[in-house]
Amino acid sequence: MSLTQKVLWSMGLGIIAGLVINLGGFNAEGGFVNEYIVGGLLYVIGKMFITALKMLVVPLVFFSLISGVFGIGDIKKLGKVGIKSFGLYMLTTAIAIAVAIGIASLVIPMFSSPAVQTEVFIAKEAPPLSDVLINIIPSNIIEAFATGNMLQIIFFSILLGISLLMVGKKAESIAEGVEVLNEAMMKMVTIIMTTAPVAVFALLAKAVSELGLDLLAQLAVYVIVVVVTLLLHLFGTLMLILNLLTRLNPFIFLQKIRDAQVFAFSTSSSNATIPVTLRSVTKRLGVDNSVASFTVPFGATINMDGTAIMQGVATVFIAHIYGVELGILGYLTVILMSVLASIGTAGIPGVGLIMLSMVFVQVGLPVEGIGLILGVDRLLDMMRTVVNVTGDAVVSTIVAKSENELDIDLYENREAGLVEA
Ligand code: DAS
Repeated sequence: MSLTQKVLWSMGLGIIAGLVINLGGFNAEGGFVNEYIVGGLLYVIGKMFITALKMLVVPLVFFSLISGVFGIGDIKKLGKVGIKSFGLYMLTTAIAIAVAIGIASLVIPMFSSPAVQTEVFIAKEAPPLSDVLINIIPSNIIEAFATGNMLQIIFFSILLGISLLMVGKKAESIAEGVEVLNEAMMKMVTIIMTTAPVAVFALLAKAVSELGLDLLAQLAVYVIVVVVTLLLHLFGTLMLILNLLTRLNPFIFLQKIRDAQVFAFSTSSSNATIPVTLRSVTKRLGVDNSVASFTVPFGATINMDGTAIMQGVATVFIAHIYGVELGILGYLTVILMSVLASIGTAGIPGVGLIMLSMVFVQVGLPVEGIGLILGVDRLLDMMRTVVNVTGDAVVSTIVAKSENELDIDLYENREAGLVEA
């Protein structure tokens, strides 16, 4: 049975267990179930998993960013193709999360009410934007790492990656070491994710036993808003940007990128889909390999429109459930964090959730809130990885067209590349 199937089963069992406790009245204050099962076993299992996610954030972002930046190859390659693709990746991710927060802020309050009493949780006062910008630069990197100040860690990691690039050949052994550590961190994510089914059961059973059917209705709203926003971005924003910047036919694009989308859906991993995305983009869309070989792996690491959409909607959803008013500055910080976090997240299953815990810490939301959406995250991960990969292919096509590195005839030939692909 695949991890996804296990998580779906544990989600169902967790909801049933939670409903039995809630509707059966077994969670009476001071009772055995409330004290030792809900407040004991389920709480400890869930807390351990959430804490493990938080443990991964700093090393994962640090090693992933350095190896991602160093993987650019040489500083010259950062030239037009690098700057154009970086700019477009950041633009599409920022649009994605801004639209997600906009839709979620409108829809979620209409269909759900704060389920957790606000005295349970008071968000820390959001600092003024000037402080947020100044605080991006760490005065002490040890303190930044020790306190998990992610904006400062991301800033330092990118700067270190570029500096290693500038050192050149002498830095290659270090870079290889960082790449190995990055690989190791991704393996560690996989290890932690194997415990997800148990954590999903515990977190959902606890949440449903406390919040009852109301939570399920609110979860359904969350899932629907994420899925609708993903579809809007996939068939709306991305296709509009593609057509506006290249005048190419988006319907041909969607027909030819399907293999990569199916593979992304089934693996939930942008990184694992890189070979299929590369083949679709070069053999079927006509992007020259000199561009695709850079923009596709680069995108798999730094471009995560789908993930940013989930993070935007999840932030609004959890803030609402906990009755926390984030305010404009809070949401601007979320947008900045999610765009920067997407740079740091490697394209592997479940990594968006790990980054979400980082966003929550930065805006002062309870990381435990992740437990409410953990059960449905595996399914949403499959869908948002499709959007991530599609965004990588769209930017690759736009950059290639702008550099006259796109074979238009091949792009418009609907049969092109069908055999290999
Ligand atoms: N599964 C990640 C990817 O490969 C995205 C995520 O976890 O949000 O793109």
